[in-house]
Amino acid sequence: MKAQKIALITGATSGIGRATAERFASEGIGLILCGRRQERLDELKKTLGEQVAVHTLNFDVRDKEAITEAVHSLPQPFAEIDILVNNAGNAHGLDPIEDGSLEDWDAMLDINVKGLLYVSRAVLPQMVERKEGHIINIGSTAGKEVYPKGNVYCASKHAVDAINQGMRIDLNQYGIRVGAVNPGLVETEFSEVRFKGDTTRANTVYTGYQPLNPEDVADIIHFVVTRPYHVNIADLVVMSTAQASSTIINKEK
Ligand code: NDP
Ligand code: 8X3
Repeated sequence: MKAQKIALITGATSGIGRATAERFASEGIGLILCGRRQERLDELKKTLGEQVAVHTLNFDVRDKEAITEAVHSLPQPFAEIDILVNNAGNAHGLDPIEDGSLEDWDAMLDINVKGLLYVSRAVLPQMVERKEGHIINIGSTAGKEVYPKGNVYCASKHAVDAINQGMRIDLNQYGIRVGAVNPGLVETEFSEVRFKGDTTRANTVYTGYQPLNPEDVADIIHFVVTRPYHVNIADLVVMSTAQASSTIINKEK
């Protein structure tokens, strides 16, 4: 028997993924941390490795061969993954559909949708074999509604919503828990990525009100994974108190 549960978190180098890694480590959950920025992975391994077993994997979620190879070559005690947090993703651009960048569209659909599928496909066989496991898909309020210029990002998160439901149906027979956590606005590097490094524009997204912080979402993810096994939080939406919908935010005047 393994001494501790093992969680694989994609997009662990920043924001929600990193906060979840930190929270899981503090609760004794062993970690497989994934991302592309090696120096951040190294730093996390060093700091969180003082609390729990940590293994890092550097791959782009668009690279299905790299994912398969990395997941299939995990050493003990990481080879049996109890919890998969499908978190890696971003928005790229905020443009009306007629002006949208094809590269941005490819990035969002390839990373947020296909990347989530590739990682899940690599991890699932051992969960199916053991008839045990828990998958948390990080969706968004953008997967529940559509906002101006959100077009393709919203489409990618609506796809995550559908995949979450489809996974839960297909994996039901194996006793694998599947659920989504769908946050509203969370202050992370998300808007910096969306606006391609324009930090001034990115900061305006989070000013004039108190947005969620990544630790708020990590706290919820930890709650989700610590319910008794017969309890599956299937679909959860969380917004800051100041946010009522994608476009209604109670900002200071
Ligand atoms: P961050 O930009 O802070 O983090 C994104 C993470 O995804 C990074 O760790 C990044 O790692 C990883 N990532 C991005 N692209 C790739 C790729 N091609 N291959 C592998 N890893 C990748 O954003 P958030 O923490 O906010 O976003 C995390 C998730 O939460 C996303 O799915 C996002 O859509 C969702 N979300 C965010 C909200 C928000 O308001 N911030 C609200 C609702 C949902 P690296 O660059 O090292 O590869
Ligand atoms: C991130 C939240 O509103 O920027 O998914 O799309 S939003």
